[in-house]
Amino acid sequence: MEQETRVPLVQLGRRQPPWFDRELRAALREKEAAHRRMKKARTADNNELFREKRRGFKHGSTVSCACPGGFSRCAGRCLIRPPQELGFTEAKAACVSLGAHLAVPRSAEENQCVLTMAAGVDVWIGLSEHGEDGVFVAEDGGEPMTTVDIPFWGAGEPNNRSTVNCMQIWQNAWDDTDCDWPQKFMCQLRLWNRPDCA
Ligand SMILES: [Ca+2]
Ligand SMILES: [Ca+2]
Repeated sequence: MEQETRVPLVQLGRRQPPWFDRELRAALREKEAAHRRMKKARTADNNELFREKRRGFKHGSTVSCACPGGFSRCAGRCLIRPPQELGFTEAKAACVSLGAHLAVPRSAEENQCVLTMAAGVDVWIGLSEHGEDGVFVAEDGGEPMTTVDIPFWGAGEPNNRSTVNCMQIWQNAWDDTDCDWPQKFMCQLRLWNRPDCA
């Protein structure tokens, strides 16, 4: 049987972020070549095996759970806490430059991942208000979150309401605050979400 090539779920031809380097491209080409070789070797005898392997190629079951470029896997997501301390807008741009976005925890598990990686330090996460108070636009491109739907507020939060518009994690809970405050932030890769990876 052929050696399985462990490469991430990415596609050639699409525009890739900066960490998508030559090595990954080579690994992906090797995966495609392995798929072609496997197709050539298909016979009536190994039909079932062929189908199983094809499922693996298609759905990434042979793919490693590792995240690229210094990101760490948690609850299926790839996260990183860069070393800089920036205002919300600059932090947002810094994540984009990594091919990522400010992290948007959408479950208790994902929130716990951000708390663990923040390690008690205050961080920006990817939620901010634009116009309508109480409606937080999410940097992951998903549905906005509203004040009443958010289960992660700290005691007494949100307390600044109309005067501030950005979300930080402060003392391990969510807090609406002034966007200009320079502090650390959490980035999350848009691609590479792997719910099957811990
Ligand atoms: Ca507000
Ligand atoms: Ca607040």
